[in-house]
Amino acid sequence: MKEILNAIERAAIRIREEIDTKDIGYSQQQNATGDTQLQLDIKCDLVCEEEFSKAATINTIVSEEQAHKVVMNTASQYFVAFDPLDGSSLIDVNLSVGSIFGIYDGSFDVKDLVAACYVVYGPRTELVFAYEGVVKFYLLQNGEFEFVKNITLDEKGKLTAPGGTQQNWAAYHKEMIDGLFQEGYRLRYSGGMVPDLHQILLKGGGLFSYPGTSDKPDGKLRMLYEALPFAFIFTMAGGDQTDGKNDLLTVDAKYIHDTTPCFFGSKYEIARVKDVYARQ
Ligand code: AHM
Ligand code: MG
Repeated sequence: MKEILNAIERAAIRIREEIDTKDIGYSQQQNATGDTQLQLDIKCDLVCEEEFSKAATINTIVSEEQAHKVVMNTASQYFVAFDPLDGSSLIDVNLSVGSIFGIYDGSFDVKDLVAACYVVYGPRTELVFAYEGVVKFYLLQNGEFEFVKNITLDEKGKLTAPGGTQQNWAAYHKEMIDGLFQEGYRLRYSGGMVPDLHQILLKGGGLFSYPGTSDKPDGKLRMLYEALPFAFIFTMAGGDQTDGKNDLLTVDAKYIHDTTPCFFGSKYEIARVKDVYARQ
């Protein structure tokens, strides 16, 4: 596990450098989900693959930016799914972006998810790693990651980050979000799940939602390398998560780029989501 964390740290340092200094234009290529890739998406994917190929304990990788799995060492233990540059459409407006990693032991089945990590490239570079507790580090000028604190969520938060096109929300979903605003919750939504979830985690709690909508019944966010790593992190930090009907950590993806509706937050808000969705 240490070897994988070190590979993520090396990749994060290189990705930070790419973001700070390199070309941000579009490529001519699309990824497996049909998004037109930025040159940066492709570069950051190569960086991750290169760093993971140096980790002998990695068996197979899956990247948002590649259509197929890449097998590295068939005898090795860990399977790593990642989004090398999540929120990359925010690069041209200079908002925070991130990388997300799910680390699985033995297969990409959700029961084998044993650790999760994300990196936020904001004014500072911060790395959150969930394995035996959820721990935050930040990148020092000398290239080392320094421990900052353990992260735990409060029972109830004050923020909400409601994703998806509102026009296409179900009426009960809109009513639930409106209800939170009526209770005094404040809006925080940048369009990057890494900084949006990072804010909720570090400010004690709240609700991030990306529901199924009439145009996208299975939501937008991908299971293996977006929704499940955050489900793991929020659960370990003392919060909760759901896809509306089930615990996200009990449902397997059928295809490596499958998406799911997802909700992450403190216990209070997730109990509300489960209650509202159970009645539909
Ligand atoms: P990406 O992987 O193509 O960058 O898309 C994922 C991002 C998430 O970071 C974010 O929560 C979501 O897309 C925002 O979507 P929307 O623009 O529909 O609010
Ligand atoms: Mg993404």
